[in-house]
Amino acid sequence: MLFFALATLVSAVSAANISVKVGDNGTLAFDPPSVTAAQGDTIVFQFLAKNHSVTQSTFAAPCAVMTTPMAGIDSGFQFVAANATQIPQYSFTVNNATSPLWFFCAQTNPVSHCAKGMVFAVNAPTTGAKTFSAFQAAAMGASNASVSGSAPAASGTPPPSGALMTRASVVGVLAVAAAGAFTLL
Ligand SMILES: *[C@@H]1O[C@H](CO)[C@@H](O)[C@H](O)[C@H]1NC(C)=O
Ligand SMILES: *[C@@H]1O[C@H](CO)[C@@H](O)[C@H](O)[C@H]1NC(C)=O
Ligand SMILES: *[C@@H]1O[C@H](CO)[C@@H](O)[C@H](O)[C@H]1NC(C)=O
Ligand SMILES: *[C@@H]1O[C@H](CO)[C@@H](O)[C@H](O)[C@H]1NC(C)=O
Ligand SMILES: *[C@@H]1O[C@H](CO)[C@@H](O)[C@H](O)[C@H]1NC(C)=O
Ligand SMILES: *[C@@H]1O[C@H](CO)[C@@H](O)[C@H](O)[C@H]1NC(C)=O
Ligand SMILES: [Cu+2]
Repeated sequence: MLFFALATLVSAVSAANISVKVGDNGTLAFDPPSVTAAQGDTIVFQFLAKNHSVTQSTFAAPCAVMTTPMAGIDSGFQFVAANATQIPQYSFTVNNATSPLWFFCAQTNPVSHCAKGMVFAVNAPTTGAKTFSAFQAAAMGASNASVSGSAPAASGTPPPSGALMTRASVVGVLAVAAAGAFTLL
């Protein structure tokens, strides 16, 4: 118990802000597309152009909004005018560093940004079936042959309840912080 209390304290003291650029230089991409975060770290998204979102999905369905057991994290669409002098920012805090979080851009007009590979992950495993690369390949239609092979099918098994609990608690934190989550730089 003491160990966990101390670990929590240390993690809180060293909590970092991790910056992610969205749509930099007009790209359909998160930069970086995959990050490693410790418990308590805050991921800060800077929307630099166009009209993107950072929307939570699942590994099994990369381009679909997470709805169960409850709504996932979602910035909503963040429009940036070509002549904008300020950019929108959105953030959430990671509550459980051992549970990967999967995201996509929900923009589909005029094309699906997700199908173009505009996906993002927090703490994706670096080995095994559920890597960021496998997630991105699935988003881009890995079932269309070339990338498939060992890549997991689009209809995977549901995540363990622990992961679902984790997502729920992350959402809880987001809800608490929601009022202040959107700021202009
Ligand atoms: C993270 O950003 C918040 C809000 O801008 C700031 O108060 C805090 O000091 C930053 N933390 C670090 C470790 O830079
Ligand atoms: C955007 O352009 C700048 C300057 O050329 C470059 O440093 C940066 O890496 C680019 N970002 C992306 C996401 O391509
Ligand atoms: C941003 O994209 C969404 C989804 O396509 C659309 O509903 C919304 O009108 C767009 N916002 C602007 C200002 O174009
Ligand atoms: C940006 O362009 C739009 C459309 O031309 C104009 O209405 C708006 O005032 C401009 N905004 C700035 C900050 O220049
Ligand atoms: C996958 O293949 C189908 C049929 O050829 C095609 O319609 C679809 O656009 C492809 N999906 C992607 C993401 O390339
Ligand atoms: C964190 O996530 C892991 C993996 O999903 C889970 O086993 C663990 O119970 C979670 N821990 C907490 C405190 O929710
Ligand atoms: Cu996008």
